[in-house]
This record gives sequence, C-alpha cells and structure tokens, in this order.
Amino acid sequence: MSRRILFLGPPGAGKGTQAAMIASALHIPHISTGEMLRDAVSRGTDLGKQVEGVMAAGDLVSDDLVVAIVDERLSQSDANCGYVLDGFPRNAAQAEALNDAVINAIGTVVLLKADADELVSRLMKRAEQEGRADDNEETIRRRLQVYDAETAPLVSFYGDAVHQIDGIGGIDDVFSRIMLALVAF
Ligand code: B4P
Repeated sequence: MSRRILFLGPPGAGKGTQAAMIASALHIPHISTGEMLRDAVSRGTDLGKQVEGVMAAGDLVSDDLVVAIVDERLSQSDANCGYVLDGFPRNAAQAEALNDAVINAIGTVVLLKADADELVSRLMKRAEQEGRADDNEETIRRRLQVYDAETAPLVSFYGDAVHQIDGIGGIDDVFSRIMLALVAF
C-alpha cells in the first residue's frame, strides 16, 4: 500500500473528514492546506491577512503562497514515511510544483465523488454548525465552479493512480470503501 496518498474531490465530498481518518489509521501525517490557511487566518499572521479575503470569496489562494507552505510542511521529518495530502494540489501548476519538489510525490489518488445537491446540503449544514466564512450558498457555488475549472482536470493528470470512491453514505462506510481501495492497490 502506498503511503503517499492524495485526496481529490469537490468541496463537501468528505476530503477533510476522510483524509484525517486515513492518516490516523496509517499513522502518517494529515496535511490539509485548507486547515493550514484557516489556522493562519485565525492567528492573524501576515499569511492569514493575505489570504483571508480570497478564501472568503471561494477563490484559490495564489500558487506561490500555497506551494511554499506545502514545501515547508513536507520537509518536516514526520513526512518522510508518507502523508495524506488533502486539498493540494488544486490546479496544474501546483501539481507540477509538487512533482518538482518530491520524487514520486504521489502513489495513490483517492477521488471522492458526490452530486452537487449533496455537496451544497452538507456545506450548508456545516455553516449552521461551525460558521466557516466560506460556507454560504454563494461562496459554495463559486467553490464548486473553481473545482470544475481548476481541480477536476487533475484526474487526467494522475491517470491510473486515481481510485474513484463513492462519497455518498455514512462516514464509516465511505472510510471502509477507501481502505479497501488502498489495500487493493
Ligand atoms: P478546504 O479546506 O480544502 O475545503 P473544502 O474543499 O471545502 O473541503 P473540506 O475538506 O473542508 O470539506 P469536506 O469535504 O471534508 O479549502 C478551503 C479553501 O482554502 C479553498 O476554497 C481555498 O480558498 C483555500 N485553499 C485550500 N487549499 C488550497 C490550495 N491548494 N490552493 C489554493 N487555495 C487553497 O466536508 C464537508 C462537510 O461534509 C463536513 O461538514 C463533513 O462533516 C460533511 N461530511 C463529510 N463526509 C460526509 C458523509 N459521508 N455524509 C454526510 N456528511 C459528510
């Protein structure tokens, strides 16, 4: 089983949820660019101030900023034995930067699928529970457009490494589907 795993999928498909569970099960770090960026915003760092408005609008933060934080994170010793990347790369430029930075950066790609109505419904539910700045209907629609335009083409980029997983159903059921796919690969 590869221990360099990448999660792809639209907002609300369950990437963050499942990536954390898989990382914990395999004892490898969960590296989420969304979480790192939200942490910078909540701490009011220079990076946080630069990205706050872009994230709230549902757009992608600039590649330079995101590639720099991922490079720094992957250079830490706990990433030597593998990692689960969640939310990165999000476009072709980031995928190329990752390939340049790490030889055989990705072994397996998990593509989580769910239909648009389910995605919007999950994110609107999270809006009530957590109040994330980018979980409102207008921004959610924008994030889905950005995913289709920028991130979905990465499925062809990664080709045979991609395992498509049905993201509909209970969280534990989806987890089992992913683990089965990882073991079989
Ligand atoms: P992310 O944090 O990556 O947010 P996301 O795509 O919306 O997915 P998330 O992981 O949070 O949600 P999940 O599907 O797990 O990015 C946020 C923003 O940061 C981006 O819009 C962008 O501005 C910026 N950014 C991040 N990375 C970047 C990059 N590389 N380059 C540029 N900008 C970047 O879950 C959603 C909800 O569904 C949760 O409430 C969860 O509990 C629920 N859920 C999960 N599984 C479920 C299931 N099976 N059934 C029912 N509900 C479920």
